[in-house]
Amino acid sequence: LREHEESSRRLGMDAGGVGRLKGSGGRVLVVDDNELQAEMIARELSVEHRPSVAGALAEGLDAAKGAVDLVIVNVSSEGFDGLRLIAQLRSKEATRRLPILALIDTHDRPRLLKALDLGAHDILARPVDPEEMSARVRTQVKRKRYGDFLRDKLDHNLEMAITDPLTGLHNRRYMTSQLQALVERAARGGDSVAVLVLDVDHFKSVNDTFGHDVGDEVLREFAVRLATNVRAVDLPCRFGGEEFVVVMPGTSLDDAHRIAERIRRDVGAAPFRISGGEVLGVTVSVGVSASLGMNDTPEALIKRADEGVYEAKAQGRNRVVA
Ligand code: GH3
Ligand code: MG
Ligand code: MG
Ligand code: MG
Repeated sequence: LREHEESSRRLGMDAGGVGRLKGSGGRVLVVDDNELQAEMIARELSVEHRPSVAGALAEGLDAAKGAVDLVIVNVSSEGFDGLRLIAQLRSKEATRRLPILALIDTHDRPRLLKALDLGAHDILARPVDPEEMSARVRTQVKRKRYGDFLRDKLDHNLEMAITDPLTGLHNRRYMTSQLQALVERAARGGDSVAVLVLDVDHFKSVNDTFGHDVGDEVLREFAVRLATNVRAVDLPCRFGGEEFVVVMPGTSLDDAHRIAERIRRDVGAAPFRISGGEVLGVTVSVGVSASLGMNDTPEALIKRADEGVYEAKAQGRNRVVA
């Protein structure tokens, strides 16, 4: 047990913040129709890991799609084609990254080579030596955990790179890149794209009256009302400060105008509730533009919508100008 704890501690450190195996262990799936052998392996593994057993190939393939860190497949069984299972595991998106240990008779060289060729990460010689198994399993589980950790981190970083931290909406950079692609498509004769620019009215006085934190709360609630009033295909984003942009693929100027009006009404309809119990009325001015074909650019689209905002402000705010 002491040795087990020692190795778990090492694992936690090696993995650089992945979390320790200790306590949780690896979720190890044993696919083997030899019941006695599978039981023995599972019993050994249960000291450190969380093993489960599948006695048939189909059952094993199914179980591997769930929460599993490692699959041990008997490829020397007369009862089923473990090599085929390895090929299947490696070819399916849901199981492609799962480490595989091929459980094999050492003298069975052709199948040993075939198993490695098909993508088994390591082999486990029969009859199984518990200490050797423990070491090989630990290495593979550690690798899997670290891979998961890196992938989560990458996903998180990619998400952060396109998200406005205050509101959770898309950020300006992401919106600009998406709009660029949509404008190019529209220029080639594809669907029209529309843009809304929305600027919160008299926002400076919210900050001046209630403080910057309340200002931030208003921006977050505004973002919620914005996001809930656009369609799933639309891209609501925070452009900066108290200015927001919605990019609307496949949308005409008229349709965009209607959606802008819906947003404007929803923002003004119910007062914003702030954490201190305060409520305050918020309104928004909106400019609308739509792509004009050939020589249009994202900058020009946004500029035209922005001119709409300017006009809306000049006319007294809380309105939409296309
Ligand atoms: P108008 O109706 O003409 O748009 O008036 P306004 O007060 O909304 O416009 P102005 O551009 O003068 O003021 C915008 C204010 O938004 C000023 C700035 O301090 C505030 N602001 C910008 N970014 C943030 C932010 O992230 N949080 C908070 N709380 N305030 C912000
Ligand atoms: Mg502004
Ligand atoms: Mg302004
Ligand atoms: Mg403003």
